[in-house]
Amino acid sequence: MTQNYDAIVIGAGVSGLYTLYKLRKLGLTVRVFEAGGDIGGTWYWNRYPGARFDSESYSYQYSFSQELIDEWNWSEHFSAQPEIERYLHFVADKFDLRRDIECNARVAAVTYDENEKRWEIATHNGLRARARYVICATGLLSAHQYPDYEGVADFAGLSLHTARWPKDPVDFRGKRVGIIGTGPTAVQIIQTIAPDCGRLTVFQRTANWCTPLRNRPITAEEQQALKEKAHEIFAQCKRNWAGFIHEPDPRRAMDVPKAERMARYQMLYDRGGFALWLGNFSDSFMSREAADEVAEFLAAKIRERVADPETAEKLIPKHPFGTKRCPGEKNYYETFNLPNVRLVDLRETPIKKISRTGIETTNELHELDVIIYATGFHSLTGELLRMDIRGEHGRSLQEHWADGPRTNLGIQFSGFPNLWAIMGPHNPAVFCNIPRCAETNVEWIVDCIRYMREKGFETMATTPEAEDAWTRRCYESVKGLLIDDMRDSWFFGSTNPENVRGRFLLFAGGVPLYREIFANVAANGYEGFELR
Ligand code: NA7
Repeated sequence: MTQNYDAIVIGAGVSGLYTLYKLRKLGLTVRVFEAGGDIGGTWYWNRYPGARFDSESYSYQYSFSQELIDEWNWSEHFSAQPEIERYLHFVADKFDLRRDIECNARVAAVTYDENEKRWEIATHNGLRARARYVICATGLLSAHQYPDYEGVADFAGLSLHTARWPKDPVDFRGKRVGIIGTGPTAVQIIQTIAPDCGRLTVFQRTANWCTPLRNRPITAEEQQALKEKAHEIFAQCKRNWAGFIHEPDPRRAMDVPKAERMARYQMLYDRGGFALWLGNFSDSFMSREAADEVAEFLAAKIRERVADPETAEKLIPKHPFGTKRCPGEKNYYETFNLPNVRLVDLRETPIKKISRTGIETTNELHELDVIIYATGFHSLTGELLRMDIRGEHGRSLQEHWADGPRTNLGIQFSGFPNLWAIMGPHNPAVFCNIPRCAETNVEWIVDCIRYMREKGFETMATTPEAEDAWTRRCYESVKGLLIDDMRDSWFFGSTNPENVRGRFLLFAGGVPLYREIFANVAANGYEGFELR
């Protein structure tokens, strides 16, 4: 039987939960469909050992409820996945959200009925529902991907993807473990499991510029102070280009005397989190000279920390500092000093195939009991394109995006009225500390719906012209940034299908500008959107 609602939300992660909360407040009937066996999204699926925030816990939490801020105590500056999952459960229970959430319900199709101006969704497990509004809160890094090596399915041992980690602990003791990938996920798991493994072989294609996380428990005094200044922290995040607490020095790096620059790098290195990446000088993302100096600073640290000089050189990235997300590490580099850990450089000896017994590189068969794939995601477009979304005239999102994604504000796609996306391509909420911008985004969408209902509009859809303009603006937003020279990252969909790859999938104009743009669009009667 098809159930009718005012709104359907796809995904019960950080954004989906807040969307449900807000839409309910508006008096709408809402149903959330969630693929996972429980709520949590990213924090449900990514339960691998060592998974934790790279945002400071108190900058990641929801800001919408003072009670919530007062009642929840984070135990660490960068809390780990079990605590984050507990937090999201606490939120769901506190606001009685679960009664409107259907778990184990992966949405397969989302189809627009032009006559009725209603969307109908169908899940893989046979549920059907209709609603006037659909909000896709499907996450930016949800569609996990395996490498396309021959033989991935043939391996006779245990194969694990970090984004589909089992709930029961995996025992690595005495096992020969291989891990493919050295992104932020891999760094977290490598440094955590290495001491337990019989042998750990790390298959690295690209080294990353890792910076120390400096995680530590939150003391009782800190706890109180953090609660008192919670809103100050949120405001600080909204002021900063990247949405984190780290505030850059307003000067250009090379205008500052060298000794002072070096002292600042050290101070930020010691502070931890994304401090060195996001809290450096104002031109850190533009000046190659400045980036190279930070790279040199970090390379020296790697050489100091890794005993074997050859391994150290392999762990030193070749790309400019800051052009990819910097994994937060603790003892990552020292891990390679352990006698049971080995680094295999895939640039020197690429993987030929996965065999029944292990990983075969061009010069060696690495026999393994466990292969861990920390190989990332089809970023941003992945989860949306995995559903069969069909708008006006039966046109699919796949067709609409055949030449790469096109969106207005990353929120809507032309020909798909009353369908909004929170974490899709071009959405400025993505190049940000996720909850900070997701909240703004959700509030903006819910305000649209409120506006439509107050003014008697049935549908809202972006115009193709506004869509083209925003898509161009996203491409423009990266010009002049060093990121533009490093296309081998999920920012450019490096592991996505061909038609998405190589295009900038984000808006890099910064959080203050994003907030201003969205506010102006709304203030001008949703300029660029057609209301009928
Ligand atoms: P990432 O950052 O996309 O990293 C994926 C890693 O997997 C990266 O080291 C890739 O190397 C590697 N990879 C991908 N495909 C292959 C193949 N075919 N062979 C060898 N190595 C491969 O994903 P994460 O999960 O680590 O992090 C995603 C985000 O989650 C991160 O930004 C944080 O915000 C949290 P490559 O660099 O492509 O050479």
